[in-house]
Amino acid sequence: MINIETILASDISAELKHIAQKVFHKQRISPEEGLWLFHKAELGFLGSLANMVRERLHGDNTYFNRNFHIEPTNICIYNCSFCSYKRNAGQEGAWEFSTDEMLEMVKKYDGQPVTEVHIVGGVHPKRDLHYYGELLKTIKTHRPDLHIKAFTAVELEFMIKRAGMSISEGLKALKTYGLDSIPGGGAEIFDEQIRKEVCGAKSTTDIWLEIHETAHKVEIPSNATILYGHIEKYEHRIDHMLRLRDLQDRTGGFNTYIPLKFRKENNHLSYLGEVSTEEDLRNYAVSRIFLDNIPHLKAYWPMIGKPTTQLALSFGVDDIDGTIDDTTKIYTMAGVEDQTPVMNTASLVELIKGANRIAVERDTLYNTIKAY
Ligand code: V47
Ligand code: SF4
Repeated sequence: MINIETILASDISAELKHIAQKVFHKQRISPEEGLWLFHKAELGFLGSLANMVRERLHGDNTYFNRNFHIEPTNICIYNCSFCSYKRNAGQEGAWEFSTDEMLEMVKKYDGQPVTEVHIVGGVHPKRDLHYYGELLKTIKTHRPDLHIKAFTAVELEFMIKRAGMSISEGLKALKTYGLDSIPGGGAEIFDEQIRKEVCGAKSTTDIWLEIHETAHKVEIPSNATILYGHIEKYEHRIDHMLRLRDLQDRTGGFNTYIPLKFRKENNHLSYLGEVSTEEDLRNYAVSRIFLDNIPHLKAYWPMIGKPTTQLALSFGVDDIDGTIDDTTKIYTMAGVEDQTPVMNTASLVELIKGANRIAVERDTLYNTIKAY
């Protein structure tokens, strides 16, 4: 691991040395310093610094879980310009599963040691909180031990409003139905101007943050994402993380930060292309250093691909998500290389060991199930 002597002896700029000393002494870096790292830090050194933070928190442990997704529908009232997945009702390629069909998807895993189902989809105009609540109850009744991580803040805003409830009432009701935690989606980019340009109609930044803050208050933990590599600038990524860091100081309810790289196929922003792998690694490293109060940093392998996932483990990342079992379409429809996202436990362990780390199977809340 990098130490203070290496920092002081390194042939790096005075600015970088100053920031590195702060990180070494566990002092929080400022937004200006975060921005400086994005713009100017030498990637190798930046990686070592992020790796120091990662190893201080988790050693070599690299977490994964056994999970699968259910995407109830891709019919959505919104039209986010980066989305390759949304369809209108009746349009070719649209789907909406019934509760029975979704229960069958859960039953497929009977007798298998999966620990989490991740449920997210489009914002369907006709499905409300009680419809989704009954779905959670049906799944819990069939398999009480399965952790249900469900619904982005965008889906939650719509269903809670339709039920005529306050955010707190809606979240408590969903918790009673069986909701265990909330995934990080729908955050996109918090800067109001950029958000307006890429997904103007959907939940505002303030609503996204309020839903997660309220969830933490009613003891529903959650994750947070960012969508990067489109029209945003580094300033906007720092602003995004600053808002999360402030919220986390108040509640401590975020488990994991998941940077999501914009993937370009089949959407209205295709003309932008995609950022480089170097940019992905820089983004992971700055995120690890800046977000000193969110314990985990996830490289979501179906989105970033297996080779970059391995590299990311040296740039601050300690979690790679799970087995997935080809149950999500969000990224395959956006053109990722791996069109059938499946990794069994042995492949996940091999991927992690191939990067000289220790593979640890976890549950959603990071309790260790087994170290390999
Ligand atoms: O909010 C949609 C993103 C998110 C594209 O909490 C795109 O553990 C890139 O939030 N290119 C949903 N990204 C997925 C998500 C998630 C994924 C894995 C784990 C967790 C977790 C959460 O997918 C959306 C949006 O930001 N997205 N289209 C695209 N073309
Ligand atoms: Fe709908 Fe989500 Fe796609 Fe936006 S990203 S159009 S909210 S499915």
